[in-house]
Amino acid sequence: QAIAILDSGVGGLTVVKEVMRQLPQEKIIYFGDTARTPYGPRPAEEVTRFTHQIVDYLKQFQPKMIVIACNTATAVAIDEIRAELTIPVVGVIHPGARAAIKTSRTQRIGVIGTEGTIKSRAYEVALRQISPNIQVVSQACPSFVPLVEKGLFRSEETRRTVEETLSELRRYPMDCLILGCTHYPFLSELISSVMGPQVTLISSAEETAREISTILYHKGMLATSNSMPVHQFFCSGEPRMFKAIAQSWLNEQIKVTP
Ligand code: DGN
Repeated sequence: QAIAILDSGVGGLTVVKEVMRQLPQEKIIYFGDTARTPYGPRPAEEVTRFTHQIVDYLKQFQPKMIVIACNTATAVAIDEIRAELTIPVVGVIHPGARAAIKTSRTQRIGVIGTEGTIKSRAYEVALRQISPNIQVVSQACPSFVPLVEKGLFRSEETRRTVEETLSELRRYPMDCLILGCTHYPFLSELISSVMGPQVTLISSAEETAREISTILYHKGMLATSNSMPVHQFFCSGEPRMFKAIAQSWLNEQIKVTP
């Protein structure tokens, strides 16, 4: 049985990479909704409806777990999806919040994400649940996801956009910045150079993979086979760009079913 991982596009591949590294024996079925990306500017009801549709599609593979590797969808839809399914459902917000609290020494944390995620205040809630006195400053970065979906990780346009978008936020004294969108690790070099060396970037991918592993272990559901799994990738839009980004990010050849 596979772990099903979904996102609005290529962002969830940052989680896929970590799962492959930490749990190499697990089979992954990935769905990227590239035809309808970005989710960030869409109303919560619409993102929730899309998430339900993808989960319904993924059910045919009878996965042992669903991972909502999209902050926007986690923020608005995870409770409903959890209530509907009997298998474990993992999101990316709590793992990201936990990782930031573990790393921060000053308890001043920044969060960047899509408009949907920032508007939901899901990170503030998650961070304050763990550490009530934490200081949080957040900002939506709506222009980042479309650049990532186009594969423009280091272009001049992207560098300028990242610099302009973060020009206010970088003045705030923080020691950690949560990349509250699974697309942003693709831009981490640029984001880090704008924020400066004193700010540690937190991607929820690593901590999410750890949570997946803990849940599977406790439920006795870890894969036992020694043979290398064959992963499956689906995307709702034109697969060429998705495939190119996925192969270079994951460092392996993959097959993508449109
Ligand atoms: N990768 C998603 C997230 O983490 O929020 C959504 C990106 C988007 O579609 N705007």
